[in-house]
Amino acid sequence: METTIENIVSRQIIDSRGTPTLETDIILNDGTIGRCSIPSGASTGKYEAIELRDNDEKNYFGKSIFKAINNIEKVIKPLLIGKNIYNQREIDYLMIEKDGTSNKKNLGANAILSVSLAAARAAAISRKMPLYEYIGGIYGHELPIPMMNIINGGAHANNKLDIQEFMIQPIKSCSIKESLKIGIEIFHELKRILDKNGYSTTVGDEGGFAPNLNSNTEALDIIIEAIKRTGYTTDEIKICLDIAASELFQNGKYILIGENKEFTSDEMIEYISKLINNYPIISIEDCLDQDDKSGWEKITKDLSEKCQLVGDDLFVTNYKRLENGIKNKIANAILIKPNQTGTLTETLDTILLAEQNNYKTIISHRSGETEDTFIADLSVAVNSGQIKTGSLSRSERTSKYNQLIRIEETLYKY
Ligand code: 2PG
Ligand code: MG
Repeated sequence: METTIENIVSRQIIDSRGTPTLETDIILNDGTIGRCSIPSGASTGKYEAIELRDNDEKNYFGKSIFKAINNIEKVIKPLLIGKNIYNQREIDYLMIEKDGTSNKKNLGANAILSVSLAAARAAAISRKMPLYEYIGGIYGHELPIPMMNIINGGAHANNKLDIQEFMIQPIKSCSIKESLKIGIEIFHELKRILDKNGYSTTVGDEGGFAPNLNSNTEALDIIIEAIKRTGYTTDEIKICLDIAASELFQNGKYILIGENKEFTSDEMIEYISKLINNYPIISIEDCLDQDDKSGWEKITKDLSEKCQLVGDDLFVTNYKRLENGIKNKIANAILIKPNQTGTLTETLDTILLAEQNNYKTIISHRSGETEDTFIADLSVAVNSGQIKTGSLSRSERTSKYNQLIRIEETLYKY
C-alpha cells in the first residue's frame, strides 16, 4: 500500500520573541504524524520569500498568521491529500506551482515551508529513519562545526553595537561535544568579564550577551580575553562575524551609529580589511549591502583568500541569486535558511549548486526561533560542515545543539 498524506493540520504557536508563528502536522495513512514549526527573521533580506502575516494591527500587532493557516486548510490540503509522502519534490512543486509567484506571496512561504518540512519529517518517521538519514541517505555523515554567537548587536539587541553577531568557531575540535564544551566555557568566562567590568549580562535575541559596549573592537577584545582566560588560543578558536550590512546601508552609505562613522563602500571594505588583519576573524557574513554589487566584487577579489565571505541577505538561499553571484564571482560561501526560499526541495537545490561551485554552505537558524530542530538534521544530511544556530543559552538555540549531540552518538566517526 502506498504511504500517502491523509490530513494536514496547522495552528498558530509562539516563537522565541513572543511572536506568533506557524506549526503544521502532516498525518499519513499509516498513522504517522510529522510536525514542523517555522522560524522568523528580524534583519530580513529584501529578496527573501514572503512570510505571510495578517497585518491586522488590532491583533498581535499585525503579526498573527491565520491567513497562512487558512491557505493550508483551503488550498494546500486539497492539493496534497492522497499524495505519496516519499515524493518530496512533487509535494513541493505542487505548492510552488499553485502559489504561482516567484516569492510565494500568494500562499506565503511560511505556509508552504511548514508543509514541506513536516512532510519530510513524516516521511522519515514513517520509514523509521532519523531525519538526517532520510534526507541525506548514507552520504550524510559530517557533523557541522558550530559558529556560536556570544555577543548580540544590531537588530538583535538594543545596545550600540552595529555588528549584529560576534561568533566563535573552534576550528580544531573534532566533535560536537568538544565544540560545545569550548563554547560553553568561553561563554561563561565572557559573562564573568562583562560582569566584572560593569556591563549587563542579559542576553539578546539569539542568546548571546547584549552589553552596551562602546565599539565593535571592544567586543572583539573582550571575546579574545575570554578565549585566553579560558585557556584556549586564537589559533584554535576563531571569530566569525555577521555584519548584516544591509541594515546599515542608507542612501549609498554605511552608517555605523555606534561607531559614529559613515562609510562609502570602499571605506567599508577598508574597515573590514583592517578588522581581518587585526583580529583572528575567519568568516564574515553580509559584509556589504545586498545590492552593493561592485563592492561585493571588489571585496571578494581582495579578501576571499583570507576570509570566508558569506552571503545571507545577498543570496537569500535563492538558486538564481546564487547562480548570479557565482557568475559575477561574488562571495565564497552561502548561508542556508530554508524559510528564505520556502521549500526543502529548493533549499537542497541551492545547496547542491553551492557545492558544485566550491561555495561553502552554512545551515542557519533565524533570530526568531522555535524548539524545532530540523536544521540540525539538515546540516548533517548535506554535510554542510558548518552550522549557525546561536548561543549556548535559550532553549530554542540549544535544542539544535542538543539534537547534534544525539546525532553524533549514532554516526560512525570517519
Ligand atoms: C542572520 C539571521 C540569523 P535574522 O542575519 O543571519 O542570525 O538573523 O533571522 O534576524 O535575519
Ligand atoms: Mg545574516
